[in-house]
Amino acid sequence: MSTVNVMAREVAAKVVFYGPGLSGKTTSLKRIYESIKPSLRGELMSLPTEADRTLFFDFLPVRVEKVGDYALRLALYTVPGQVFYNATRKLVLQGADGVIFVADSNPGADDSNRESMANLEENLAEQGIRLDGFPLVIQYNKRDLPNAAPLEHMRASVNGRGVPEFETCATSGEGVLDTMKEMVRLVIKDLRARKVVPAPRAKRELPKLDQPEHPGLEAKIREQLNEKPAAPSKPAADPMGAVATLAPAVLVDPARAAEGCFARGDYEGCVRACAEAVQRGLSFAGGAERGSQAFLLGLDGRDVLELERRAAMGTSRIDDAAFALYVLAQTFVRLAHAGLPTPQQ
Ligand SMILES: Nc1nc2c(ncn2[C@@H]2O[C@H](COP(=O)(O)OP(=O)(O)OP(=O)(O)O)[C@@H](O)[C@H]2O)c(=O)[nH]1
Ligand SMILES: [Mg+2]
Repeated sequence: MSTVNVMAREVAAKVVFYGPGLSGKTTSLKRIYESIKPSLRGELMSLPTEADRTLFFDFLPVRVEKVGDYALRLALYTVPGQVFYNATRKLVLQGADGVIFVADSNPGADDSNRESMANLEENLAEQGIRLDGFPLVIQYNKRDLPNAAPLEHMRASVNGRGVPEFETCATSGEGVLDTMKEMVRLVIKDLRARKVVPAPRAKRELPKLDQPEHPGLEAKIREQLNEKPAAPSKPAADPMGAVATLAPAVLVDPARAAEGCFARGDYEGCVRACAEAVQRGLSFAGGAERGSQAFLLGLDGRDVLELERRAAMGTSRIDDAAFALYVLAQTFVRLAHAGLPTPQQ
């Protein structure tokens, strides 16, 4: 699931490499890792078995420098292709913004290619996502095999929808980055269509945050930047409400309190209130420690830790408070996605 940090003008999206066992998903991710500047990527995290089969998933965070006004952060995952790992595939697929389907050109893999595509469709449907219109790109991998299945045959097997397709050889890297670029293009297009990423802003204009439901926010940001408010800001009679509207019922009040602090300019109080509300939110993901709670919810654990650090330090900066509200909003979105808290909680 994509997340947007308006203050940092950054959007994070999740892309999943899907496909049958041994089709070349992990190898493709390794090639991407090798071809990206170290400053723009994190470490490749891989959990293989002794036989090099993906056990849980591989993960690679990547920063795509600029997409219009926004920096795009991508989290790239591979699923384990082996049929019996479907529970893991479902978990990894949760909240995906796009899928690269890696089909195997080995003629013997025909059935498993089809089954894996059907499995993708089924697992997405469980999340309420229809594959039609979803950002999907196909890699016909292992095109270097002397007996590779004819392209037409591959297309008939897995690309009935006519989505963008690329012939690749993951071992040499051929075509892998082209596939990735097309995926990024589709994800951005989709994020724009869903209005997750606003259209590029006009020159020097600040994000339009001063909607009726958050009176005063834009004015406050302008103030902090020593710019004149666009219009005299109304006294904030009510908390802004934008984050509170995302909150599960039990956390509406803490969210309103955090937003109220922000509206009053009590940034330190806002950061503290957000950190407490995030902790309460995370506790719905089970009794484990915070890192694994964040992981289970699909939250960026680094953001949670950073919030706690800023709360512990005490801060009076507006951008710390905005960051805190951002992390709180993310927590609410992830909780809603996971169906937490359940009505009994
Ligand atoms: N000839 C050839 N072999 C490839 C290619 N891509 C991957 N392989 C080989 O296929 C085998 C499986 O590759 P992986 O990348 O581990 O496959 P995977 O899709 O991650 O497999 P699972 O994790 O089990 O789902 C390895 O031996 C790779 O070297 C390719 O383009 N051509
Ligand atoms: Mg693998």
